[in-house]
Amino acid sequence: MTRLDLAALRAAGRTTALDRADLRTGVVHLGIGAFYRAHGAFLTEEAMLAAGETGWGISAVTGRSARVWEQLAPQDGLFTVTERGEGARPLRVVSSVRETLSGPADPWAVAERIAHPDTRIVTLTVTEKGYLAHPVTGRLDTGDARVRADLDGGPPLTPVGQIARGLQLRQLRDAGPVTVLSCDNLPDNGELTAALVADFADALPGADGERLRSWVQAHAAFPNTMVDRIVPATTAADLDAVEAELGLRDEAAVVAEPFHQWVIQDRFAGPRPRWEAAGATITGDVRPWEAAKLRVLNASHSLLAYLGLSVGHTTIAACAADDAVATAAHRLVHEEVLPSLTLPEGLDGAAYAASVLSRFANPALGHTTAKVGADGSQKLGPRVVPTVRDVLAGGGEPRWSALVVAAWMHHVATAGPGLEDPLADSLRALLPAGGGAREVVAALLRSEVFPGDLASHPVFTELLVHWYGVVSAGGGALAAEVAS
Ligand code: CS2
Repeated sequence: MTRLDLAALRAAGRTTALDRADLRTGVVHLGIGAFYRAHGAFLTEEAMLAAGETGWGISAVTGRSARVWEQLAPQDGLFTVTERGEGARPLRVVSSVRETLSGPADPWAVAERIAHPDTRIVTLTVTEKGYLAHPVTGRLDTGDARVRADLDGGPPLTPVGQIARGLQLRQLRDAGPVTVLSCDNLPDNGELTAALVADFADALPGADGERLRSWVQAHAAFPNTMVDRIVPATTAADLDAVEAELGLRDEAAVVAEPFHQWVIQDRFAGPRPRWEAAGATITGDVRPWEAAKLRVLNASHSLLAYLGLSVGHTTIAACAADDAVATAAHRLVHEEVLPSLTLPEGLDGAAYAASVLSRFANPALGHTTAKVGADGSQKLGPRVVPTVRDVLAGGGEPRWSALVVAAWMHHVATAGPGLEDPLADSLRALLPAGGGAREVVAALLRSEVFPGDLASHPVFTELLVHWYGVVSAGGGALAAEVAS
């Protein structure tokens, strides 16, 4: 079967939505995985189409694995988005990615692209673990060998190193202001990125660090953003279905729910795409949006995933259809998250929660518990810890938030060598050889996932021990507990 690319598409009698001859590069994106293809690349195309602009073509940089480059580069950056679920729109060929760069194979080309005067925006979706920040302090992990190699002047391979080296080149060439837009599920993601770049600058030798720091202060902006769209991993069956529909083979195809949301802080160092023309919200303060999304959607997603894994569900939709698991998520959101959250103006908490839980139930997505359950050490801090703290500060017991953490602990203790987590080795090393709930909980509370105040909090610890026992006892015990 013929592979999707510009010539094949033309030969098939189809055109791209954007005229590629007119398209210029204005955005560099770090981490072109499935999420960004279905969210940022898709919405940047929509924005250009709606606003009649052509200057926001994307230079997309792949992360560590060569797979994404092999999917996209031979296709002239073209890929399809298939929406699944109620309100799904027809298959779409997205054409906003003009160039695909391999981060690992071509690191200096990435820095050069960031330093190009046409580049006005650098976006990133590198997942929580890609920032190489300490889960509790949020500081750059300068002890990590990859960070050290970047600091020592090697080819920049970490996202923070790529940004810092790109900005240094920009400064040398006087290439003008630039906005760095983090699109990962982390609170204050823009401020975090700015702080990590500043940490990188501080760790540079001689006057280099000070020069970078002052240039960044004067010429770069790091707005916060909230991003939302459920994008499962593409399966072989998805690729075959796209091929049957398009008549061309698209190795970079992505599948997504129809829903998408993007809230962006209005703090840009220079021009930007008119993302609001594609439905994005540009606002002064993203914080309440970020907090609502992380604490309602991502926290209950994690709860579904870990409880689902403990009773053998492979998809999030199966978890949402399991009464006990879905009730636990409902109680988490209604009894702890919403009462402790300051909602963005105009957002109805109950309606938001209902829409989130019904999105999880979308059976057409096939989003897996394994995927949502991966990298828990990086996810619990942003998603669950703030609610635990707020409930405790209000004199309450964070019962349901503790269930998320206990179910994660159970997953860590039972996943064996298959545990998907950047801290997998150190978490496994903490686990006691034998021992019951109390020993496992005490051991994992010592991991670097938990801030000191929670690691030794008696109420939180007792809740964890209780829930660990319930989760270990299986589905029946959980059903009895959630009903009480
Ligand atoms: C999920 C998110 O994998 C996960 O941890 O909770 O990727 C979730 O699907 C997105 O944040 C939805 O916007």
